Amino acid sequence: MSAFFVCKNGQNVSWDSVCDGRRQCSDGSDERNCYCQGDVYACLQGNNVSCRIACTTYGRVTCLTYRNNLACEQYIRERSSTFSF
Ligand SMILES: [Ca+2]
Repeated sequence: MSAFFVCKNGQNVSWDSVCDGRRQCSDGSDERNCYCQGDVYACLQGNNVSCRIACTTYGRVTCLTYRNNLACEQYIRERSSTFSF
């Protein structure tokens, strides 16, 4: 497993850069795939995390090499918006 995240353009950035809401890769690939699809967040290493459990228990998705707060912010925002209709 790489110590760095490799951007689509070949640039290396730290895993802390992934899904932190700012672009460290000049092509923005460190901010891609940062959101839950329904209840599931697919980590970049291939394991899947349940957003419902991760977000309600920890407030963030924890993957093998990085943490993702953005996924939970969006997940919780989407859940709460369903009550406003
Ligand atoms: Ca970033």
